[in-house]
Amino acid sequence: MTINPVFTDATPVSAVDAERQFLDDALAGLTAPQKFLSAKYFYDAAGSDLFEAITRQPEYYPTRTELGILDAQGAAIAATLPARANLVELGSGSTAKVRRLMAHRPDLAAYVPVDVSESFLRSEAEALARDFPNLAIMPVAADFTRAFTLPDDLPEGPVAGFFPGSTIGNFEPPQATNLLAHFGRVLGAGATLIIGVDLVKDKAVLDAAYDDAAGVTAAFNRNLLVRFQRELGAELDLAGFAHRAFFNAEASRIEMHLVSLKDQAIRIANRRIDFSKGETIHTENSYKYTIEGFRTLAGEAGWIAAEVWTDPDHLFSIHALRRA
Ligand code: AVJ
Repeated sequence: MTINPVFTDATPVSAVDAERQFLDDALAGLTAPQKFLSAKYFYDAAGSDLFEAITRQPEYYPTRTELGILDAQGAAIAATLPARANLVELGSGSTAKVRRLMAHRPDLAAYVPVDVSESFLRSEAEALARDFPNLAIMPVAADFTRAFTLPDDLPEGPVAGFFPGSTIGNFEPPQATNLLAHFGRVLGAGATLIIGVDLVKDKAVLDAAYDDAAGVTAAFNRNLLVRFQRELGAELDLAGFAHRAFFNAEASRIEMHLVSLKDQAIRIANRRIDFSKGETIHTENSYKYTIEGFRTLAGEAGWIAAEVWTDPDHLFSIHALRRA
């Protein structure tokens, strides 16, 4: 067993603190002129399962397409990693994608998955250790958007980052630039970053991807209301809200909202929140880039855009960036 869990960077958040934070964020967002909630609240256990189900919907092309690019171009993509690299995955999620790089690089010195969920990190790391018995696996429990340090006992050698899934699209473009600059500081001089970025495309394709016929994305969005009820004791009528998702071409982003179907009030922690019919809670932005647009953004964050790979339909892109 080569797992060496390094959970020292975890910001220990008690369940009570986390619930307090959720309540504070919910009240702040629901009392703003345009009601909103951070997309991070989608991912409780039920929401993570729903996201997993979204990735299997026929309309939701990103996951399948990115995996397809990794299958078709994995050798070339993995070839951008320096010899005996320490590969740091930012927000590791499932290991399905990184396995497609590892398959081509038996010389990797270490794999460092960085994720907030310790239990998830542990189970994924164990499964990976069985399949790659010679790889040093050094998980770090941390929020990758915050300051964190790589393990002290990381093997000598170059560092590379892997940030698949177009998670970058959840950040407003200035924050996306900041995040890439932050990755540059964490990974260090000379680092390589392999990043998956969803591309601008036909509005109908985008709209369908975020409003699948089976209603899985709708359930994912509405799970926020369920969390209000269960975790914050909110009194609200679930049937009074509907899922809405659309591509906003001017802003180049998918927007997801929960739309109030009537004039109504909900109660959270003794606060009354009024909704007029048609009023929304803005729950997510998912920015879509052109290849050139993303390369420019990476440049603003201090990265040199090197290679880029895409699928035959140009739905999704994977970029190799380099730090001077
Ligand atoms: C996990 C942020 C990449 O924006 O496509 C999927 C999240 N939201 N369906 C995306 C999501 C609705 C997803 N990311």
